[in-house]
Amino acid sequence: MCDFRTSTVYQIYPKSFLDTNGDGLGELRGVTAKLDYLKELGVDYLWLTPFFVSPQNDNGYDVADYRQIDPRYGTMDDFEELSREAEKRGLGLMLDMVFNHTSTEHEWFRKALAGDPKYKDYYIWKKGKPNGEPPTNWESKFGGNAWEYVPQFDEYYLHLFDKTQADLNWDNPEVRSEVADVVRFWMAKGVKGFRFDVINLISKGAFEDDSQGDGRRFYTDGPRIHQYLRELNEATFGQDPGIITVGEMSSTSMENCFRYAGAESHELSMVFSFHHLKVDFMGNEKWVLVPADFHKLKDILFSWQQGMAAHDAWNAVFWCNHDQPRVVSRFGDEGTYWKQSAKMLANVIHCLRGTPYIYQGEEIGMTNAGFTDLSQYRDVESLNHFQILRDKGMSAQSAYNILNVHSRDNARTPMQWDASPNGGFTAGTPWIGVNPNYTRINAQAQVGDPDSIFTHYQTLVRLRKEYGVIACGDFEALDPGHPAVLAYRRRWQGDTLYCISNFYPKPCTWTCPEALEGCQVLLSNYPDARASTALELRPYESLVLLRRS
Ligand code: TEU
Repeated sequence: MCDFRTSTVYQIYPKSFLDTNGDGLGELRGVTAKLDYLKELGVDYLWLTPFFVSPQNDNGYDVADYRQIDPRYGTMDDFEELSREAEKRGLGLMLDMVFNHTSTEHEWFRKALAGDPKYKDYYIWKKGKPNGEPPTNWESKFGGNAWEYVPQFDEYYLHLFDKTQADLNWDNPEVRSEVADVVRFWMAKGVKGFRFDVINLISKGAFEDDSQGDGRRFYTDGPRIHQYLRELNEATFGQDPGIITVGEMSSTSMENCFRYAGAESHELSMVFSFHHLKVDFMGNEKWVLVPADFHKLKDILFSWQQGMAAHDAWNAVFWCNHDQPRVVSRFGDEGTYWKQSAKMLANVIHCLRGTPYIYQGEEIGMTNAGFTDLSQYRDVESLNHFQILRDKGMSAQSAYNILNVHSRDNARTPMQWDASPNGGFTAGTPWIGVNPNYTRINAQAQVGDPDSIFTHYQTLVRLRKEYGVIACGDFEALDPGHPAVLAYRRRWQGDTLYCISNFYPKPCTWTCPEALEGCQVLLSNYPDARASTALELRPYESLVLLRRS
């Protein structure tokens, strides 16, 4: 059985994890200090978001030096200590590599700006249109046009994200070889995994105006993407079967993911896709308020489960990361059914076919930030889009309401360790506000409590290791048209697992198309849950049932 099928990955946003030196920012030493907590949870890999030298305009996704630790996060000695201590506990480090773009403070970009032709060709430059407009009408994901004018060249460079994040020119073989060198550098330091940021955007196609959208169809899953990934695989991590990789795939197609993460493709171990997290968008438009479409959510989750299984390709499965609002606030309930809904949402993800990812704080049911003023926000995307909404004439209050639901800062408030000031995150002033509910929602209150959300996650992580059916089983949706229940079946070597969840606060009835009498309740969010074919499900009730042959 392959390792990553039985494994669970835990994502750490170091800036918000634990501050040990009182400067208000978390750092690598903070991660080292909490390894025993992570070991207790039972996870296998720790994905750390970027801690490389960076001006931090996008919190480290704007890398200025891929081989150095940003002093704000510590030193190379700190990294090596973390790596040693993690290894002692059987935890593998997964690094976050941002290769679609570099910071404009990267040496390569500085040399490019100074006119060095070698480095200029590391980036993507185009002339403007004769009418003085930028080369194309593509939009930056963080708002505004995706091209920035540089007067000394009378040319524009491409930035799909912030203007301080210049897109690399992967069609230049020297860029590909530099990137491979960086991966080998970190492999030599013993890392056990890589997450590749927006990796499906690296191969740009035609540079044309997009009359139908924001330009993404010209650079998403682009013409040479599979070639570049296979090359990188062969030159670096593909040489070490102990390394796992995950690609962040922005607006991707399932057909491409069959190849990105196919068992025989020699590209990546698995992929993140985001379609299931756009069910509360309007198309691709995130900065609106629309209720989550439950049927769409099921359709997307189920079709990806079936499609990827049918093509022997592997998914990363998740609700949360540092770009997403907190799932209990998004699809669950922050109030009366906080605990039940957080556990239900955990069951839905952790019983799927794929490698589950837990984002820091998810395992204790952390909620959205609840910010009410612009001064509380830090994220470049949120700040830019607030201004864009205001420029369109929206009232400040309406714009706040949207940020409140969709801002990435919802996920970035400090980890709530205990009920002491600032949730035990820092003795100083935190770089972003701590959610005041830390007095109630914190790790200390949950570790060791058999009924806590933490213990529930711990159980799910363990069950994946104990039951081949969770790690390796097939996938079948059950009664997908039901208005309130999300249910599926997994089968493997004579075992059958059912995961049945009421997604809503209202009780409902659900009849399984297969007889459930005699199944064992492996896990539930109600202490007295029982298996039966006709179920009366209580608010957010979720059952994981097992039948052994
Ligand atoms: O995010 C990629 C991405 O396109 C979105 O998730 C983005 O964060 C935004 O929400 C679109 O609305 C990755 C990283 O995860 C993110 O933190 C970085 O800001 C981004 O790439 C650029 O490196």
